[in-house]
Amino acid sequence: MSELDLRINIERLSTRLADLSAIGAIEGTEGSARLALTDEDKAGRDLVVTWMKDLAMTVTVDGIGNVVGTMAGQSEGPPVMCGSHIDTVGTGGRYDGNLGVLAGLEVVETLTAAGITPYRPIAVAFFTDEEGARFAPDMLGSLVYVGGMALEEALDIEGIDGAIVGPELERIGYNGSSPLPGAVPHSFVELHIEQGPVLEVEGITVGAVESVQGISWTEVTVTGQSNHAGTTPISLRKDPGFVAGSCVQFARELALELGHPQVSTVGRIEFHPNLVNVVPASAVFTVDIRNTDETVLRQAEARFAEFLAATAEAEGCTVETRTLARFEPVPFDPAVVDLVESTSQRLGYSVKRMPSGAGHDAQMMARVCPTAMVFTPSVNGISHNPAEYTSPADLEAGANVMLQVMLSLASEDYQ
Ligand code: HGY
Ligand code: MN
Ligand code: MN
Repeated sequence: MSELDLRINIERLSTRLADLSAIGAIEGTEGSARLALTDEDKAGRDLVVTWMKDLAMTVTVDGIGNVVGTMAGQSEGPPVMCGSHIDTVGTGGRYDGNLGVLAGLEVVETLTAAGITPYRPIAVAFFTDEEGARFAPDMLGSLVYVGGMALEEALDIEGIDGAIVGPELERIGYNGSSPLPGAVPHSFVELHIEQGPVLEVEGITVGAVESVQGISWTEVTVTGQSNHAGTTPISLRKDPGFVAGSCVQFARELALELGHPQVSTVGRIEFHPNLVNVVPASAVFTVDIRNTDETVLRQAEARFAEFLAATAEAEGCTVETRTLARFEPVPFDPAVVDLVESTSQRLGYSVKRMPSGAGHDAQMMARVCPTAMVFTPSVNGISHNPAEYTSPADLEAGANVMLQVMLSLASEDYQ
């Protein structure tokens, strides 16, 4: 069979997806909770490493816990790398991140079963803490892999639960020793679910992702004065809860005013002492602001900061802010995006060029090598939710496009 006719085995891929999502399974759903560097993350890592070894891949672990499995090529040069993440948010779905890693293993198994050794080696990576939900920023592992953050700084990061990255990596046995920044691949391809509604609404099978939008995460701490909920007149209050609530409302109004694709989310909010009859002493909340246009993103950040300062001052509260993540929009490599599009068309799949609303490890790999992404549709656009779903036919299409794109990149003719 010619390499051009090779296709993946969707039953094998679906079985691995099910086996991995059984780790940290969320009762009664297809989803999982495997927050970065937890015992569940360790168990997921151990399973994928076992699969890599079963496929006779050489496995390396670096100082931030990124794992790379490599299938030897005919040449010794830099590999064509694919991959994503296997850590999840607390209400994770079966496909977010996992698909890109397990489709990579499926590519290796398909090539091995066909007795094909590509000219270039094939590497499959899973990066540490892509979600950033426990330890900010997101894409932490791939950011360190490409030299965007020093390992020492990353190892000192404190999570939302007070745990520290370095000791947690050691505790789960993934404080590896392979060099950082990581070896630069020939190219990088990430298969990922869209996590939005576009492909499904337009009835399109594959997304040829051209860019990732800019991301701005800020943690805000508002401090006021705890007081009695019954006896304290409104005019005498210094209520950080009121300031936080006003900011939640403003974040939505700002996004609506700036218009699509501007989005804003207050995802985490904590009052102290968080009791029914106490005007809070303090409120801590996060705001996630994103846009494909860096100029508009900066305007949104400035508008939000202005509103926060004015509202806190009027309420007699003080404010501290901490940047958790800040990444500008990232364009992918036009030649690799073209290859994703032309490969999809050659395989007979409908395909659409589009930006990514979510952050991905590919946006970090794009700093060091030609990179692009392949999207598959998300049913009802749902993600970061155990109800996340992509049909086997769409999974198969995306994985076949990734297989064929990687074969093109791995051939001696591709420069
Ligand atoms: O937040 C994101 O976009 C990604 O899921 N880490
Ligand atoms: Mn993801
Ligand atoms: Mn995610």
